[in-house]
Order: sequence, then C-alpha cells, then structure tokens
Amino acid sequence: EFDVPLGAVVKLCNSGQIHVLDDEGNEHWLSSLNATNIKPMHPTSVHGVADMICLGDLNEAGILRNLLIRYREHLIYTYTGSILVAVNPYQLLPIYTADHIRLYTRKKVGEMPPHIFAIADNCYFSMRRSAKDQCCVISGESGAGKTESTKLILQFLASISGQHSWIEKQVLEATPILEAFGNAKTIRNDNSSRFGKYIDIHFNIRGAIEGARIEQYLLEKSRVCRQTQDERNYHIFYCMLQGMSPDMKKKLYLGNAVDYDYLTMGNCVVCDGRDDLKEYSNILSAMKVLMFTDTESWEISKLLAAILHIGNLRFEARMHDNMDACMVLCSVNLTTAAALLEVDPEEVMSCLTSRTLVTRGETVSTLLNVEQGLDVRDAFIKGIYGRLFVWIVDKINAAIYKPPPSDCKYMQTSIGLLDIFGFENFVINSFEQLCINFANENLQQFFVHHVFKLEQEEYNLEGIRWQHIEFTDNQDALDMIAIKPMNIISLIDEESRFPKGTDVTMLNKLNSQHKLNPIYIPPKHSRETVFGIQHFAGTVYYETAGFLEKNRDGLHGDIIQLIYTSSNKFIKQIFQTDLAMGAETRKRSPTLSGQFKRSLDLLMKTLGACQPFFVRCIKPNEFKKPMLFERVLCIRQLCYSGMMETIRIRHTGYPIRYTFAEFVDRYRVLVPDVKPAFKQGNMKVACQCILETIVGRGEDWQMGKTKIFLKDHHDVRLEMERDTAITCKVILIQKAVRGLR
Ligand code: AD9
Ligand code: MG
Repeated sequence: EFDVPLGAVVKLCNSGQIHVLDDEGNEHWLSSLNATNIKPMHPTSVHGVADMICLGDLNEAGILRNLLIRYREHLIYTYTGSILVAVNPYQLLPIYTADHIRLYTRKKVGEMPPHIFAIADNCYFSMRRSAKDQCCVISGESGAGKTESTKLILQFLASISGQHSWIEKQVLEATPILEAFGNAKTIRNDNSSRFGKYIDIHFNIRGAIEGARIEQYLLEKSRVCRQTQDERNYHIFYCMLQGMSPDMKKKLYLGNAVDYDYLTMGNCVVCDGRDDLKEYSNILSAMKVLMFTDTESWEISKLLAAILHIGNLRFEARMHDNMDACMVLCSVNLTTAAALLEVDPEEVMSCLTSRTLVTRGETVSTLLNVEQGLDVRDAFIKGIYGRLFVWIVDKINAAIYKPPPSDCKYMQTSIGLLDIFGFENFVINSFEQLCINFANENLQQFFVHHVFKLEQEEYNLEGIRWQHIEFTDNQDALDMIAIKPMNIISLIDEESRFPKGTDVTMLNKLNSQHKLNPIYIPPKHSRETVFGIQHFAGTVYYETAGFLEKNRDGLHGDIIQLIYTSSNKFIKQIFQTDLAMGAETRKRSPTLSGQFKRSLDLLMKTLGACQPFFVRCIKPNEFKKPMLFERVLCIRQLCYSGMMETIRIRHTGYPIRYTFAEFVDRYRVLVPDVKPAFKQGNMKVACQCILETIVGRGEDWQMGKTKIFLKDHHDVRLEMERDTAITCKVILIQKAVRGLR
C-alpha cells in the first residue's frame, strides 16, 4: 500500500549501466536499458523546496523526498501552501530564541523560511487586520509534536502581545498544570497528552492578551487504574511522591511510587529525561499563579493520596449462601483512604463488595464477586480522577477567562489553538478510538473544505474556470457515525440506556442497520464481536466488548451515596452535579459519547467561524531518536493528515503552475526565436505561443493573470520535449565544434 518510489542520484553512467546512490544511502548498479521503472526527477525535487506546492513531483514520492532532504539539514518545517508540515526533530534546535521571535514578527508567509512562528505571526496579524477570530488546528499522531507546537505558538503570542502582564503569565502557566494531571509517559511519547484541548486566547483592541479559555476533551481515565508495560500513570502522582515534603507525606501516609499498585502496572516508575522532583515545584508554583489556594492544593493532594491507597486494597473471594462474594481486607490503606475521604471505612467496604438495587420500590442488596468488586473500585477511582481533572480545568478558566463586560464598546478577537489526538488505529481498538476517530473525521472534513475553498479562491483570483474540480468528501463516514438517523453513536447511546442492553445486542443493531453501507464492515461470524469502519485514513476494526460500560460512564448509586455521607467538602464539590441529581435523573444523565458529540459540535461551530491555519506534525520514527527518518511511517502520516487529499484536489484541477517568467525561461528552447523573460515585452504572449505550439490549442491548460495552469501530462510532455531539445542542441553544438576542427 505504501510502496513509494525512492529518490536516487546518478553517480556514474557507464556503457548501459548507471551507478546510483538512493535516499536511504544504498548504492545500486542499474541497467539503463531495462529501466522502465526509473523516472527522471523533476528539477524542483533535486534540492528540495520550502513550499511543496512548487514541487513538480507533487505526489507522495516527491513530498516524501522533499521532507527527507530538508530534515537532514535540520529544516524541520515545510509549507504546502499555507499549511505547515512539521517533522519532529527529537532534539533541541536553536531556532526558538527571542531573536527568532523578532525575526518572524510581521512577516508574510514565504518571506522567511517556514517556521511555526510564521504561522503564529500570520494568525496574529490576520486577526489584527481583519478583526476576525482565527484558529490553528494542530494535528498528528502521538509523539508527533502537537503539544510542543502549541506551546511554541503560545510563547510567540504571549511575546508579541508584549505586556509582560500577569494574565500572559497565567495563560502560559496553565500548561504545566494541565500536563501534570493530563499527561503521562507512554511507549510513544514520554509526555503524552491523554486528553484533547482547545485554548482560545482573547485579545483586546490593542492586540494584547486579555484572557483565555480552555476546553478539554475525553481524558483517558482508565490510565489512573491501569497502565500497559513501560507506561506510567499521570505525571502528578510520581511528582507528588518525589517532591512533597516528608512531613506532608506522613500526614497522607504516603510512601514511594513503587509501593502503589496503581503506579506500577507498567513496571516503570521513572521516566528518563523527566525530573519529577523539579516538576513538582513547577506545578506548585504554576498552581499559585493560577490562584489555587493552599487549601485547594492540599485537598487535591488528599484525593490523589486516597486514590493510591484505594488502589492498594486487597480483595478476597468468599462464599455466601453458595454464591461468589468478596471481601475487602482490613488494612492501613482502607482506614487511611476512608479518613482522607472523610467517610466511614465500613461504608467503603460495603460499597465495594455489594450493590443496592431498587426494583419496584423494593430495595435489595446483591453481593459482588471479586471481579465485580474490583470493577466498582476502579469505576470509583476513575470517577474521582475524571471529575478532579474537570474541576482543575474549571479552576484555571476561573482565573484566566475574562468575559468582555456587557457594556463593552470594543471588540475582543481570539486565536484558538487545537491540540487534539490524531487518528488512531491499534491492534485492538475500543470505544475511545471510535470517539477519537469520529473527531478526526470531523476535522478532516473541515480541512478538506478549507483546502478546496483555497483552491477555488486561487482560481478566482487568477480568473480560471474551475467548475469541474471534485474532491472526495468523507461526509458518508460522518453521516454513518453521527449524523443520519439510526447512526452508530445514537444506536450505542440507545442501547446504553436500555437496562437489558449488552454489547452483543448493540452490535446486532449496528449490523442490521448498517450492513449494507459500503463503509461499514460487519463481523464475519455471528460470534465475532468486532465491526469495522472505513475511515478517511484507513479501515479500523472496533472491539465492542466493554462499549456500553464505557459509554454509560456511570457510578452506581451506592458510591454517590457514600460521597453524600462524606464530610470532605472538596470531594462533595467535584461531585456536586452528581449529588444534585436524583437517582432517576442520574440514570438519564448524558452518556460519554453524547457529551463528546455535543462538545465536538460546539468545537466545529467555533472553528467554522474562524479563519483557519493548519499545522501537520509528523513523527519521523518510533524510537524518539534524532536524525532518523522512516519513510513508510512518514508516508502513512502524510496520508492520515490529509496532505494527500490536498494533492488530490490540486490534481483534479491544475497541479502544475508557473509564473510567466519561469515558464518562458524554462521552455523557450522549444520554440525558435523566443527571447528570455527579461527581454520579453509581453510574456503572456510568449507563453501562449509556446503552449499552443507544444501542447496544443485544444488542450485543457489555462492562462491566469500571473500564472500558467497545467495538467500533469502537459508538464511531462513539456519536460520530454525540453530534454530532447536540449540533447539535440548539445549534439548540434558538438557537431559544430567537430566541424570547426
Ligand atoms: V501526544 O498525542 O500528546 O502523545 P504530541 O503532543 O503530538 O503527542 P509532543 O508535542 O508531546 O507530541 O512531542 C513529543 C516529544 O517530541 C517532545 O516531548 C519533545 O521531546 C519532542 N519534540 C516535539 N517537537 C519538538 C521540537 N519542535 N523541537 C524539539 C520536539 N523537540
Ligand atoms: Mg500532546
């Protein structure tokens, strides 16, 4: 699928054999006689270009080679029109200094070499000029550099806003807090964001930062209870255990990271290159800047400690009336957790080992087996951590969000930065991947529509007729997942609300509803639990086991009741919405996919009202290593990121463009007596003459106001003719020279 041609340089040409050095550093002897699979490179591909739109080989191979040769020279940024492609260097490059910020301020795209600061600068001045909101969509897979890019843009904007004010500091200091609670070491990235975020930065009429608002999406809660091999829990736990004073740790009965089940499932408590101790003091000072009181910080630590203690509870199986039941062993962990949560330890035990059901007004208590007990425990912990994270984001927003006063006479404009999980396709994909990929379908559509619009604008500007341009739309996938009646999300939701609904009944409904849809792949056998969707970036198979549980995202009544009895004001506060609901309304409370769909709809609406910029981050290798560029990995990401769609849109239109001068100088050899561009009176006429003579009058090329628009095959024809013409000239010259002798 990703068999992409490889670039090579001819070293030697010898009696029918050519000696080449390919882009991966391997040498080959090729027989030029049977060289049907060898194609000359377009001249623009030889040394690479800063804007790939100028590539003659505007195809996968051309783009890949261009990124590669630039990457080798530490040129990690490249444009494709106004889209910035950023290849992760995995090393600190000296290109983000205050001098660089100055250099990139108030510059047009193209005036300076491609850079993330150029995008930030454009965003800012476009906002200032048009007084319209801007947004920057930063995408890429895990470890590609989205979060680093977001931080660099923020840094640029804070600097250009130029007030060195408290609010600028607050906006910047929100990041370490969010990262402490929402980032973790994974096998893909030592600082992987396990949530999506949209930071909207507000500017006043003088262009200074006035406030900001952060929206978060889908924190991966399961990580608090489980980590796979070589991965960690959220940074904050390890930082706290390293950095907290012995005195305070004693108050929370805390030991070291290795002592806790919840921190050691990945067999990895340290992360090379991260200093948990130093981080902890950064986190605390950032929390001060964002107005977290000492009491609040302490209450957060208490909850984190309670989580760790609960994770160490030991469950034991027992029989009760011939039924599997379980018990929680009495331990320091239990009493400490109960003390921190300010609840009765007996109540904690009973919550984790039994469950109260109300049927037809009667209350019955059923006993849980060990497995069920552990599930309830983990659900409880995920419930706490998820709500804590939401509370922290709200707290940050309370400090940085300054809604314009209602009598405000001036306009506030904003720049939004979207740092959100890229397309995911693992060996086993679950409900989270469905949500993530659904988000990416939305973003892809947003992107494609934008690129298509840009293309149309260029044609309008140049006065080109463009009616026949088409592009592949992923509307079908969006319709099937979330828009048309009986869509996948709504069926999952419906089944989640249905008390007897199971993952199997849900899958049956999906099958009967969508089996005829060409982008839906039903399970092969009736016993299989996997269905597939053909996404824009590839087919993903989803394992449905656990879907409903994850979507319901609920805590059962006993846990809510336990919190109700707590005297800990903080935990009651983070659970306040749950406590305010009666048992019945809680059952009808929004599901995870319902909430996510709503926040995504809102996000798309916001983005739709902005002038967008796009940054496509590319991860060049899986080893977090500098100077290693894996072609297959990169090409896959170029496909996911929509770069290929950009090219496709171009190709259905006119992919090859030359300014009149470029064209005349390159092809005047083909027609006798055409003068070089600098001697031309009317270049347009000269171009027209060359095109009509060589390509033909009836062909589908067009002359714009400043450029020539060609199809690929026109370019091939022109290049071949040019090769022949130049060779002929060489031969003629040689003949002439011989004749002279
Ligand atoms: V994830 O989806 O949150 O797992 P991101 O956000 O795409 O992922 P991140 O920005 O965290 O990736 O980058 C991963 C690592 O690559 C960073 O920790 C840096 O070590 C490295 N990186 C990324 N961009 C740059 C850069 N411009 N310069 C130097 C970089 N290093
Ligand atoms: Mg990230």
